[in-house]
Amino acid sequence: MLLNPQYIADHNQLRSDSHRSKLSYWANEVEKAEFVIQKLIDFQIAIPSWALGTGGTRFGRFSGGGEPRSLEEKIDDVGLLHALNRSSGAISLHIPWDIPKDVAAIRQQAGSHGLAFDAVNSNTFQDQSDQPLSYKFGSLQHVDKAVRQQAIDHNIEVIRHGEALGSQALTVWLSDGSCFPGQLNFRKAFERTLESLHEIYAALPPDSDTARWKMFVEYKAFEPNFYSMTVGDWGSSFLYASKLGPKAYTLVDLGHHLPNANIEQIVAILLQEGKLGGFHFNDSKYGDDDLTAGSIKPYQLFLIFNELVDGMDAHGMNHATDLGWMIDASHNVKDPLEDLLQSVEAIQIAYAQALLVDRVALEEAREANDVVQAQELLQDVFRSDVRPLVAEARRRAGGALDPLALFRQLNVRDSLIRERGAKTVATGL
Ligand code: AFD
Ligand code: MN
Ligand code: MN
Repeated sequence: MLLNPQYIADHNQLRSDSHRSKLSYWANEVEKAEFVIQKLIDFQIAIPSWALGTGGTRFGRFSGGGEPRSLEEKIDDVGLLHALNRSSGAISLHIPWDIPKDVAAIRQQAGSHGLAFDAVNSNTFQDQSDQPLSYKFGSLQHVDKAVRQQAIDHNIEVIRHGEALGSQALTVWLSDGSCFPGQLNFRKAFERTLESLHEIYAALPPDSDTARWKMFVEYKAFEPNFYSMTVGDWGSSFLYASKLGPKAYTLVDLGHHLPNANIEQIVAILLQEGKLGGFHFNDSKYGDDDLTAGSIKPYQLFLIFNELVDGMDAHGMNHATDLGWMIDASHNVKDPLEDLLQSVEAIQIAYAQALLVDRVALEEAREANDVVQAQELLQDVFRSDVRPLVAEARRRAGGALDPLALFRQLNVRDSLIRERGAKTVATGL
């Protein structure tokens, strides 16, 4: 579904006075307001193709209707999000769910929405119907070299699909591990996985004027294996990435830690070591819940961005382009597109707040062991309402002041159900 730009213009016109009055505090009082707006305009958050339909759990799945039935429809959905918020300018594909039939046509379609192709994702956590060997006991770690080779070949095929589309990163998330003590030789599993990853790494395209490929090694503490995960924490991911070479990085998915992990500290250290590759944003109460970013622990999201901004600036990095920014979510009870609009906004809010932290004063407070003042400096920013800045960035980029309200006003979901049907199932999980 294509959005008529006039709808956005009318929507913004109607809200113009109220927006201006909320923005005036920032424009008049805060020196950095203009800087923050510009940074927000540049900042894009990729949408994963698998988050556009209903996720469900192993107990059930309650489809919301109008889900995208093809890669083309997934691109259209992300195009719609991007038209509304001008901040979702990339899509991340999962192979084999999203293999393009006609690469040129897919590139053309994405381009017409202003979308780029973010990291491509391999899938060795499921068995496909045409697959000769099973991943039941792992893929890159498997005891049988033939299974490992099948998984290596798949990853290389994913890189080739990514190359054809203009993507510049491969994300490897492995479900490999073990469910019971004694099942796996940890040392051998690590060595086999490393050897397999080396073969995939060697197949990354060489650097060129237009592309610098990266490999992201994503970790996860538990599930689907419940005793050990072969890439289970940032330490093991960092080890793999370090041994692989300069193109390999750790990818942090916010839901992949054990409860109460200090993710902001993990991020600070990875950045300091030059090994942080990117993010999968979501939120969780218990584990890999894949809930809307910022919906459970917004302060943590802000503290993570506080470390990101601090670390990226310390290394002279470009906030918008030097790390991979992506949402990784699953929607059980919400409209996926509404949820994704909420997630993008939550991420932008946390980023804007982090940009506003007075870093000179914070360092002074730290050097003076002024704990109270350090805490005040962070909480003062966190408790300020930066939504007018985020809305202004959207407006200037051609988006809607309130994307969610416009999405509802236009009855987008009803149109999608009429167009695609009430019982559609998005390809994927
Ligand atoms: C998993 C991981 C990983 C993977 C995805 C598959 O977060 O990003 O690609 O979900 O749906 O939990
Ligand atoms: Mn993830
Ligand atoms: Mn996950």
